[in-house]
Amino acid sequence: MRTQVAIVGAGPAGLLLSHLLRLQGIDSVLIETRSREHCENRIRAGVLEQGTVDTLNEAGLGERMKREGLVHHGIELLFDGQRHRIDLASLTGGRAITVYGQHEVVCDLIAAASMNGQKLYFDVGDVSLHDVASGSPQVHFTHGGTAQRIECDYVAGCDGFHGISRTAIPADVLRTYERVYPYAWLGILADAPPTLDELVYAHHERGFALFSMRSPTVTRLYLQCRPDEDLAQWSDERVWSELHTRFACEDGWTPGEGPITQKSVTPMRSFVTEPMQYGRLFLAGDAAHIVPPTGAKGMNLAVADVRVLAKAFAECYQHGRHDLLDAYSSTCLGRVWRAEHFSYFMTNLLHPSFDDDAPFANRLKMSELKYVTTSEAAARSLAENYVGLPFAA
Ligand code: RFL
Ligand code: PHB
Repeated sequence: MRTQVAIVGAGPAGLLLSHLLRLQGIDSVLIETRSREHCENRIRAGVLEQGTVDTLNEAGLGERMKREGLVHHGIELLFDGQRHRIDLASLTGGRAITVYGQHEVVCDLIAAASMNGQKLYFDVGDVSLHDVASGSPQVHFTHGGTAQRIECDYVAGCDGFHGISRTAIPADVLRTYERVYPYAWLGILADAPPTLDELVYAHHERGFALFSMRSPTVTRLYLQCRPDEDLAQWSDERVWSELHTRFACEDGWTPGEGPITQKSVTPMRSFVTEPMQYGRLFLAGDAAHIVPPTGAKGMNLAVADVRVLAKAFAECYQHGRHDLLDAYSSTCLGRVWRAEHFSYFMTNLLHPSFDDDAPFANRLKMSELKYVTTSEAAARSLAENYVGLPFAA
């Protein structure tokens, strides 16, 4: 088959790219290794920046998000048994975040794709990229046991951290920057109404904990754990007991309990690929960069990349201009590195160290926590990064 842009991966990045291209009259074919059900039920991110919400609304994708998304104007930092509110809205000129699950965004995008006749193949296998440095790249794959080939002008590698697109960039061109953290997150979903209507990031001597939510009846919670943590050691009772300990608060607030419907361990990593472009291959989202989830930036960065890429393709096809495509990598990397730094900062601030340097490092963390909750300048810096920097016009 022949298309203008072949898109590898139907996560938020690939699905949104195909939608934005379609709005510009640009044809694309999207291929995905997993099933539709798997993509629609994969529980991941929950926090959308204002710019992400605006992007989805402008693209006509915001109808359900406007109804069901929970708009938050602040977050709380809990340490030494006290909650401290960071008033995101007043510190950032009225910007806010919206809590709306990534899988809901993915469901909305897949619904829009199928309504608009988007060529989208789930359950594909043996995906490989060919001739991406030439004028006529190809994507090979199998579907239902049949070998398929896409001939295209460009390839968008939106296949996440474990995808194959990044490997099509020659080793002598590709540079990677990486940090793996000595801890992970044990995450649960519980059928329990959230007991607070804002997120709580807790620093406790036993480890970090995060209180979040997915809806008025579902609470999302995370606990810092070891990267090799064995889930079998975590009965529901142990999870709740550890959560109550880490969220212990002088005013008596604590998360509400309910049946746990999902439990998983997420490793923590910072990772950046430079450049994000090679020949006619463009990487977007987790295929190009990973942030630890503490800053809630991963999906937002994927959306930001795709905004830049869709606009660059539109300029190319409508006006024959290639400068935006040529600048794609450097345009995106500015925002990527800001988010990398912020995510690293939030991660270090909120996770106590258990290493040799713990006594000294943990005193510094406590000092920084007091600073960001008492200095307006420090709180504003945190708030500005958390809600996300505005997009260039
Ligand atoms: P995805 O979502 O990983 O999608 C990539 C898709 O590509 C498919 N694929 C392939 N398809 C075809 N051929 C191949 N060879 C393929 N190989 C893979 C995969 O099956 C998949 O469907 O990447 P994308 O689109 O770049 O989106 C990135 C986000 O998913 C990710 O950054 C966020 O989930 C990160 N994240 C968070 N981001 C936020 O913005 N806010 C948050 O609050 C937030 N919290 C989180 C998070 C990630 C977490 N985990 C589980 C890592 C919380 C957690 C716990
Ligand atoms: C979530 O709700 O899954 C969530 C919220 C905030 C984060 C990370 C994850 O920083």
